[in-house]
Amino acid sequence: MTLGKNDLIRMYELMYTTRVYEEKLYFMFLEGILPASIHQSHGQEACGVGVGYSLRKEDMLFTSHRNISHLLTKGLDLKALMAEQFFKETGCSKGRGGTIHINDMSVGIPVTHGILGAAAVHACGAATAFQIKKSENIAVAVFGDGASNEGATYEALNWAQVRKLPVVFVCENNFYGASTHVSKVNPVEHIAEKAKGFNMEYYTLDGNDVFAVYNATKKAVDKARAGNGPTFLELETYRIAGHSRSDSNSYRDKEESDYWISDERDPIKRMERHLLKEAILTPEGLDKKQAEIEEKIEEAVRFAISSPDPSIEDATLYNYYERVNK
Ligand SMILES: Cc1ncc(C[n+]2csc(CCOP(=O)(O)OP(=O)(O)O)c2C)c(N)n1
Ligand SMILES: [Mg+2]
Repeated sequence: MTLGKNDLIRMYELMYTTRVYEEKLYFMFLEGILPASIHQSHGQEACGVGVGYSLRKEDMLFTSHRNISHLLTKGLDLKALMAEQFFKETGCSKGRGGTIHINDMSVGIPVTHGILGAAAVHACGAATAFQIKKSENIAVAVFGDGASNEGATYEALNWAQVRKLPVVFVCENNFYGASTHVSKVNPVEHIAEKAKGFNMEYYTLDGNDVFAVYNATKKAVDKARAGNGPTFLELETYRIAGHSRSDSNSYRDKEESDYWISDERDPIKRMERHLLKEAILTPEGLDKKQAEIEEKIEEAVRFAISSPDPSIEDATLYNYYERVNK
């Protein structure tokens, strides 16, 4: 699909929504309003939007803790996501999961997971089912550089290539697994090179360029859908905030962070420049769009806070399929 003007505006909206959403969470966390910690993806928004935009609703997306841009782009409802953040009954996982355990099968999100390595094996499971059923759908696993070194991830890569499964592996390399720099735990320059060992097609690309991410993912998705097997994509990006809110962020040098924080590298600023340069939006149009998005986030927060908690009597519901359907 060639991206039209409306697609570019939508991609911008999704990236900007992710940033404002997470900043709002950050302030609510500091105020003690939010009931759990958060994992901001500040600086990585182009990855989730570029990947999510290349998928159909029926395709299945498996991601983990740094997940807001992926989820919103796949079609998850903003209010239901915010309500889940507050463990409310109106949340997409009925308040039983919180932000790390997101579920909405109507938009192809079976589960997100905090266990590193889970995304790749779950995606293989879904892709195996799609292959057996001769379905057109495909599965995508998104995981970090840290998760890429889990044994389960290697097992998934191996199986996917042996069976030529309809799956795409996307490694968001933000250069740190918590406080550990990638160079300390990888014997190769680019993580994607490891896919060579599985005889799998692989690419390393600029994860802060939403068009590069979209184009590469779309190609890999089309290949998987056509029955030509998996691809490994490494998206180079940077986590500007700490790992979670308990992170003092003291392990990085300033020169490195300054480079990535710069307007030149920032994925959202890059997209803004593009929209203005191509006259897709005027400066006033951009301001208006931003204000609309900020108001939508406020509305989602009001919805979440005013929603009911799950009742104590129902606390054990939704753990098992038969209980949901009783
Ligand atoms: C199997 C497993 N081991 C350890 C952890 C603890 N843990 C949570 S996030 C994280 C770092 C993840 O780094 P990465 O995969 O690069 O993702 P990022 O946080 O950078 O997005 C660790 C070690 C975990 N959740 N699961
Ligand atoms: Mg990482």
